[in-house]
Amino acid sequence: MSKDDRKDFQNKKDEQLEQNRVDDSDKKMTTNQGVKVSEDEFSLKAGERGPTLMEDFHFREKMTHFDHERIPERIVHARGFSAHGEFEVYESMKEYTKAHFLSDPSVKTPVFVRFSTVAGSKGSFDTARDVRGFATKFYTQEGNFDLVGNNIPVFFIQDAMKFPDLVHAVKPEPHNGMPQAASAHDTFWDFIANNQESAHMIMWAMSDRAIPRSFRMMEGFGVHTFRFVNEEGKAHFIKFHWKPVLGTHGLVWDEAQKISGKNPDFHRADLYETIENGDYPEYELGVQIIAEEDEFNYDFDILDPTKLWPEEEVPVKIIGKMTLNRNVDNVFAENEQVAFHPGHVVPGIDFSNDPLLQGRLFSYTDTQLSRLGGPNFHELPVNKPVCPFHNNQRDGISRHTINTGQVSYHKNSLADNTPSPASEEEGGYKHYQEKVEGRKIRARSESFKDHFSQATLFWNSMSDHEKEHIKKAFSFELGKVESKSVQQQVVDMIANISSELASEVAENIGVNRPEGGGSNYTKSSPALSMANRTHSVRSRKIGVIVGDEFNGQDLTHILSELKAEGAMPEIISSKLGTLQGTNDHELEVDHTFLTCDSVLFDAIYAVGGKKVDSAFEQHAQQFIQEAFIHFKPIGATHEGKKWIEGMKEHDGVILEDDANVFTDKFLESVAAHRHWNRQLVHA
Ligand code: HDE
Repeated sequence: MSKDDRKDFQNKKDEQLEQNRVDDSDKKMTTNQGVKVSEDEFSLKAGERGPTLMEDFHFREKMTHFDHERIPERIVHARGFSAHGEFEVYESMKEYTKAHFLSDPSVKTPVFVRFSTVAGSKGSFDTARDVRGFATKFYTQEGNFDLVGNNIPVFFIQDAMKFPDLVHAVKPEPHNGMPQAASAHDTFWDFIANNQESAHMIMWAMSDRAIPRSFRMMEGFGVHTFRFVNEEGKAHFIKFHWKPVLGTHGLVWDEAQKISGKNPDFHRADLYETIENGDYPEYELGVQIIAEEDEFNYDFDILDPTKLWPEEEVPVKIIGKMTLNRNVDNVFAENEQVAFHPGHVVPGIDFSNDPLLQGRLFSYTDTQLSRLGGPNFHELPVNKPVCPFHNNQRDGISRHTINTGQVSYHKNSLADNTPSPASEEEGGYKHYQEKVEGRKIRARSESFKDHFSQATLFWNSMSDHEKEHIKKAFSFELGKVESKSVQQQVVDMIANISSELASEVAENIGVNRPEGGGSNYTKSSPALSMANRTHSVRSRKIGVIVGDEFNGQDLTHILSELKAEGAMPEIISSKLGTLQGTNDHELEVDHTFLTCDSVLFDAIYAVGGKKVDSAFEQHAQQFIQEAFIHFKPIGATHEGKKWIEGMKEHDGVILEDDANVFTDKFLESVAAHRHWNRQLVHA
């Protein structure tokens, strides 16, 4: 492909979407049949106070369309948000895969990503404790490749057969429809205790991974083992990883719950706003690679989706980068109608026999049939491949394509036997010729039966504060469970992972401490701890509390320094409008104490002003106190210092007069994300 052709291809997805975009502004209103409408407020009536007439085609059309505006929400992952972007590979991966988009570093592949929670309904809140979906559609020159992953590298179950059971257990209980978007209820924990293959995953779900700070600060995982296949037909087992450039960071549980009320759209707003600001989220793509001949060299089965491949044993090779650089134009058309499928692969990428993956290969098209109404969903602009596609499939509900010609079957002579299958050399997909033999059985492989070693690996790898959070998460979730028996069963189960964890949880929820228990598994994997990840101030939201007669010169300087480092200071005061500072400095207020909340910021900077009253002071102190118990960076200069006098000995609290010294220390404190060393009972 020439350079020009490549450029052409890159722009194609945009062009395709552009053809479907309609700007209704400045236009005359019409019906869907194109007839101009003269009036759009009143239905046609027989007399001013008379009944509405059937012949009012405009009213009927408008109402009928409205009556059918909703489609079924996704069975799982109903609440999500998306963005467009591009992907480029750093170096050719030809040695391992013939996938074109992974072989040519000069190719930019258009992508569409949808992030989601799993359990909640479409209208639920963003910061629920839950697994996050991280689904990417690559519109490659050889067809669409969908990497339909999660932000946790393992899964609850080992066989797709159990997925409906898992989902029934976690969704609101059927007799009363509660709770929404929460796993803290009896049926979920009953499922966990009685399906102990979930032990590893539940440790992740009780960790800070399940309450991410931002979609931009989450890792992504393909979860299953896939295969890369090269030109020579040689295959390697691989696992996919997304590594966020900003590092992996979580919220505090108390904070996450409060955000659910203060801003249920917290994560989508964060993604949307940063893209609008041009601060594009970036993720590096990594792969772990295991040679086919090494399949059995590990103390876990590489086909088991409840197991990860420790990065220290199988390093993650970073092979490319994805940048999300454009928001959706229309949430329904794109975010709701996008249809992902782990079976959408391109030549060079193939499946493994992971029984969870195999079942998913059936489920995803099937679900679109009821969600999107028929088999033509691939024609929707967000789903349509950028490369051409031709076959003899025809008709079906809402068919857009007008296939011309007489012939719609294979083989034929009337159209010279076209469209014709492509040979492997011509790019035809050829399944990897794995040798398979065996008896038909419904069973689990013996090699899938160790449910606790990697759960303990995860526990062993956590820092002290991460362990604390896991203990509290179990105590919260099980504390909400009503059945004593279920509580006891779960505690007995987690005793196989760690007796310290089980004992503390038992104590907190008032059930018997398990006798004995504990694990002999001593391995750890430092890569699993979020404490060991990148830290940065980029795009961190800093709530700056300012009143009238603030120190104009210093604040102007400090704000510009914070912005220069990529932080996002926002001004909070008692009312909207313009604040007057010394030396004729003015500042526009972004939020009032009423319209925002401490939990919506990464850090609080207290400046104050000479002219603030006691109500202002009380609000400011409340904001600071809340930030303090959530371990957040806190800074103060000028009049703001008196509000944090009592906490100045604690980590991450910066009290400083000199503007330059303050800025340096505060930026360092913000980059740290949270200061877990504060000895607090709360959170
Ligand atoms: Fe899914 N999953 N899933 N899943 N999944 C769906 O497809 C399913 C699993 C994942 O943003 C559904 O279009 C089965 C693992 C994501 O549109 C459905 C099994 C992983 C999304 C479905 C699994 C995922 C879905 C619902 C067990 C991580 C959202 C709507 C075998 C690797 C995609 C839809 C989006 C969505 C089935 C397990 C990720 C019903 C049967 C493991 C990110 O088809």
